[in-house]
Amino acid sequence: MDRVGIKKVAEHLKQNSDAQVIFMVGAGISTPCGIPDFRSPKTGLYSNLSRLGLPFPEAVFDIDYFEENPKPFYTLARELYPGNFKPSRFHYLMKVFEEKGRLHRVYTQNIDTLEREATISEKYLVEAHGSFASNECISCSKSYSVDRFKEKLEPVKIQHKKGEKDQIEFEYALCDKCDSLVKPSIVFFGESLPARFFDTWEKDLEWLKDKKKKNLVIVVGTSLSVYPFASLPSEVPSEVPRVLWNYEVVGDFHLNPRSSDVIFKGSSDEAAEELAMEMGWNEELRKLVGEEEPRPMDAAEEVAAIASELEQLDITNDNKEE
Ligand code: CNA
Repeated sequence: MDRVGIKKVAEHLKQNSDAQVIFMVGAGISTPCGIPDFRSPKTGLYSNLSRLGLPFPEAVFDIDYFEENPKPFYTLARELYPGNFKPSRFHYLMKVFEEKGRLHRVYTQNIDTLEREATISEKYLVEAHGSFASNECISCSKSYSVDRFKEKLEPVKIQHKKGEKDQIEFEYALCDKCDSLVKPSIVFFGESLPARFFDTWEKDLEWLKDKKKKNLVIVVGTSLSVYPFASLPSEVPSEVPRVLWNYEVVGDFHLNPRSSDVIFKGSSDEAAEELAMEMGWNEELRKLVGEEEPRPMDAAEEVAAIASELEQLDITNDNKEE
């Protein structure tokens, strides 16, 4: 693994103790949690949506198509629902940034609410494409709690005549008041982004222009292909270093690279682990992830570890010089 792109970030943060970070993240930070992203070949959602019988993959998040046929979206919603997944190491790294006073904002395109699950405070969070955290009727706007919406999507067992197999059917989530469809407050294609996205970015752009603080923007796990989110990195003032941690070089980092860009091509969780180590934040990260502290080695294990290290160094009689 080429760690230069992580070491440089750590050096910058250590040398500038009042520098803070804006994270811009996408589906890639949640793939280690078991949630497929959109566009990764073979494993991505788009390549797996054929079973839902969609006319085109994006239709699952298309508001007109949803009104016509909500079943594909409700099927997906049942899979992606909050509570089904745990945050990744990278989600918790962002929480450590908050605890250390080094977090300015998290702009997320994700709708899985794992930033909330990782207990990142709401004031730092901009859910650009909304989330499953709230739900409302598309006609009368009556709102529904997460639990109530979940209840509405519960499968119903349809009993058939003797000799025939029972079938599991899914109900549509219908509004108690007007019988229209209930939809989580996630932004579909054809809908506008929440006002908080635009308002906060305007303020944060001003904040980024403060040259004294040497702040950073770190972009992680996104193909930078959904606008307007995808244009944020290109709007970052030129004096602010941009960092990309992703499997591939994407968007403005590819089209208009800057000499100050810092790139690590690899997994978001590896980057989290490595940065925490460089910063001396491993303990905090481990605690949040819920991992036990490593048990100290007993004498026999220590001897075995030294022997294995020597073996790797290949210090054997055969290699000794005469
Ligand atoms: P995308 O277009 O699927 O791109 C994901 C990017 O992350 C690709 O460049 C991958 O190579 C990269 N990647 C995947 N896994 C990792 C990893 N572990 N470490 C580093 N890089 C990785 O997804 P975007 O977020 O760019 O697209 C925006 C869409 C995706 C938004 O509208 C979301 O609502 C939507 N989405 C969200 C989720 C979620 O909430 N978890 C899941 C799938 C799609």
